[in-house]
Amino acid sequence: MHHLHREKLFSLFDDDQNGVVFIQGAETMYRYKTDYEFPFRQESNFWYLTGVNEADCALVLDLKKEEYHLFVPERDAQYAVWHGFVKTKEQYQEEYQPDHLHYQNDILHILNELSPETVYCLNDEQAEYIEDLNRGFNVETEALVDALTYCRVIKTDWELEQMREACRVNDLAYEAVMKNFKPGMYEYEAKAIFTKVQMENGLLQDAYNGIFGTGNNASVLHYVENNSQSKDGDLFLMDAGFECNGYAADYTRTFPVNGTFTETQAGIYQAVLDAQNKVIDAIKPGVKMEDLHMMAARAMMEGLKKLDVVRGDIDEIMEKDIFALFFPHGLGHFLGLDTHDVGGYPKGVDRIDRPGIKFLRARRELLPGMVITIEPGIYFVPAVLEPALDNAEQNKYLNPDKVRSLIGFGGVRIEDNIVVTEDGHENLTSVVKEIKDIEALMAD
Ligand SMILES: [Mn+2]
Repeated sequence: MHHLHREKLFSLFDDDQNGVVFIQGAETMYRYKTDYEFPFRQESNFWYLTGVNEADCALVLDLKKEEYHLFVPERDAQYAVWHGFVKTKEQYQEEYQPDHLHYQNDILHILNELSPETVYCLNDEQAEYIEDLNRGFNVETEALVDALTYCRVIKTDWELEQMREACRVNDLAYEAVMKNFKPGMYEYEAKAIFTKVQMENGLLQDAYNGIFGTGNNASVLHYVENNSQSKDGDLFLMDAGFECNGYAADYTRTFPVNGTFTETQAGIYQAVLDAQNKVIDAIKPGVKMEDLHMMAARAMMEGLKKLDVVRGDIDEIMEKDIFALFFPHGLGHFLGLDTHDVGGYPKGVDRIDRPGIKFLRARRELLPGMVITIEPGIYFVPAVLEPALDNAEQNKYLNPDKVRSLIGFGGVRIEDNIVVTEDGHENLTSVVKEIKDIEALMAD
């Protein structure tokens, strides 16, 4: 399928231009100065164009002839002692089907032969590598990044299939945690249950550092210690996903560790869920992410007003950015080979300089084939709310007693993965999220 990705990239460059693309794949990485190898993960663009899941490779794409040169490492016999075997050139050729196969140390020779007018590179480091090979090469680092971003933002059917599989397994893993987690268990025990299900289903690579936060830890947006003990009465927030063939799933669920929401927990939870459902219903081509963000923020403020956490006119609450005190991050992001996938800000589009929404990772009109996360949340972060309670401009919109009583509550986030389709959307996430469904699942 990766040849389709190369064709897509070729189609973006002029046929008659005498240029080449150069990309160095990922190298083996070690923990500091030891021989401990980190699990190998190919660089996303290299993987997108080649499907080669091995360290120390490189590619050259001849834009004029539309030919693919793959460069592989030349290993010695000692390598086989430690890693099992050394692949022959024929084996590499058979497995990856490049138009031309070479050893890594032939890069200069091949580039000299192609004598391109321009070598398109991903970044300065790789551009410098090419310049060091031959000072005569003219390197460029913007066009390739733009072209690959353009390609990767709209998923092909094959890419969507990988994401559906990552999500299918993620559904199972979430359900296993919710069914088996009990008060008194440690956060890492949730991670262990989760990881077991992923690996049993053949998914070996996590897409990001999972967040498993009980009680107040749920209000720490990138909490990754995952070592606290849960207490009866805690809400538990879990934000994790694995990759299928490089494509990520990224969900969040928040559930009561004892299986039953308290009235307060249910109230806050429902405010987030109503916002999420409302936003997802609105997703279709042509809708803008920043509008969905504000729609979610408003819906959550309406929910908090019903609970008497915030007070006053909703228009004013929105105008004065009170929503950002409770919802300090973006509504969602593109998802794909990277969890925070490329393409969120097209050229010339800047971040909105306003509390909360300035952290939105995607600001553009949605198109069929895009995959996004929708993840509204309400958090009670002492470092945000305590100053707000002392600020006359902000505290008039807050019920101080209620807000104070909720410091320590933690937070609620609910996150689904959504494909934009021609006539609307497809939700890839099917883990339960209605209160009654979570309670029924956990009572099982
Ligand atoms: Mn996410």
